[in-house]
Amino acid sequence: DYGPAPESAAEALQWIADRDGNAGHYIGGKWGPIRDDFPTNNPATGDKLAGVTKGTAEEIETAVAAARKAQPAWAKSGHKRARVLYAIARLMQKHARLLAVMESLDNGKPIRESRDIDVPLAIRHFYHHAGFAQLMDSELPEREPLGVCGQIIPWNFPLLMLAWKIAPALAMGNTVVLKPAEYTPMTAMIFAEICAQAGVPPGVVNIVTGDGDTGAALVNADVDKIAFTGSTEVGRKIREATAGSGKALSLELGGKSPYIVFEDADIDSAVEGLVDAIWFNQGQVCCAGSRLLVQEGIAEAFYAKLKSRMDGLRIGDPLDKCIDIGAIVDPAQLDQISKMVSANTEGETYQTKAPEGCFYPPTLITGLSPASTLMQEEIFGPVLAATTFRTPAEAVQIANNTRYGLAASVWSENINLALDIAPKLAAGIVWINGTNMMDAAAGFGGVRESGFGREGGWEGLAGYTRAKGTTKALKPIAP
Ligand code: TXE
Repeated sequence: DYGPAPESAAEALQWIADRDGNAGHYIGGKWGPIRDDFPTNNPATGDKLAGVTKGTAEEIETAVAAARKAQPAWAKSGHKRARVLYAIARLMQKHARLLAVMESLDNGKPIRESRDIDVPLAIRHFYHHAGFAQLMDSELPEREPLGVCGQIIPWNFPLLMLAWKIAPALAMGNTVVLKPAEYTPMTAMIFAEICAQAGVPPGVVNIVTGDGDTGAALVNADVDKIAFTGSTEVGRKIREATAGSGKALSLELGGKSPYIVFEDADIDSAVEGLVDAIWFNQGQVCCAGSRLLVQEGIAEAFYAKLKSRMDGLRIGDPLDKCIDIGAIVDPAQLDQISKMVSANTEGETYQTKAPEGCFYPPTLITGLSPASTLMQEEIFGPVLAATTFRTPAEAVQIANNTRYGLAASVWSENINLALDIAPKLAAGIVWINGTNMMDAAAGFGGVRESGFGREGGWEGLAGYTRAKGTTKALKPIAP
């Protein structure tokens, strides 16, 4: 029993108060402008956490110019970049507690998750990519950085998404302008201070806060790449806006990932896996296992076990260390979840209880037809849509019957069956007898309308470089 207790909020609130209560830009190694254009709230209480600056197109231009100016020097030495990235990782470790509490205050996620998953994994991304930074000079002489990268991230994993974007970009010699999501800019503010302390040269990391308009301005600015994680709709707009511009693009978008349980699966593990797949981070996870496909023969027994496990999930104050499920990020998101569930007329709904406020109870809806809205559309909440199948072929057919293709989980004690199914699934990542298994060394990303490009692993690094072939003739060709 270690880590932040509820009273730790005081430390984070003091951190904000010491900075005049507002979050804003970090451009060219300096703070500002910082204004109170709109609030970011603590969703668990509804209290205002800080005022947020809405970045203008001019402010984006200033940040991009700072990044452009800093880039050639930053690209020169992989050894220097490694030293700086290691320093960032160590300072994040030093401030891990503040980062975790701030993340839970701003996003509403349980402190157990921000403390044990978001923050450690974000740090791991910096350690991992620091190693590659120093290898770039010697091992990758035929690759060069892209230049200035515009990065736009969502609110579900604010610090972790920042790390996924910034660590590889910096390692490969790029400079960045990152726009955090409007609901959750706070850990990016702490990160900017960490950059200053770690010796990141001015202009190498620029943070510009704001909303969708600020994001659109960044997409249209003079950047060499846009890396985006967020909704499929905005992803489509960005694809259109960058078409023909010569800007590189990676999109990590929505999902409706299948969680397939065969009748020979280890049932207890498969039930426990679902807690992680759909109730982790209140289900606000792009690769959430939000579609349960159970083989018919075990369906009733499986649902019974699942319901009793749901009854044991504790929902409430995100800063309470015993809590499994925290607050939904914002009342607008809560409204979207409730509306989608209330509009459904199919199947049987099982729901546990949630406290008053911005909370939504763990929900299971069984007996849905594969074509129903809840089986097709991303809900982005703690709602599991379930159906049954008879044969492996039918499981594959139902699993692939969406416009998405991010992740998939397959549960069976027959490894031959699991390995036969995996390549047939339209998904960027397939987990066997597990879920949400992620690491900085493994590429993550989707197919179909879940986007393209990979983050993490070799492909993630490659996505922040371009190949450069330089060929020198041994002797001049005689005329
Ligand atoms: O996402 P947006 P929102 C899904 C989820 C959620 C819905 C809406 O279903 O309910 O999307 O969430 C910036 N040009 N996901 O509104 O709008 C925006 O400021 C450039 C799934 O938060 O996509 C933010 O920084 N940028 C997803 C970021 O894009 C723009 C995670 C993401 O916001 C922009 C989040 C524009 N025109 C939501 N408009 C996942 N699958 O991981 C907005 N932004």
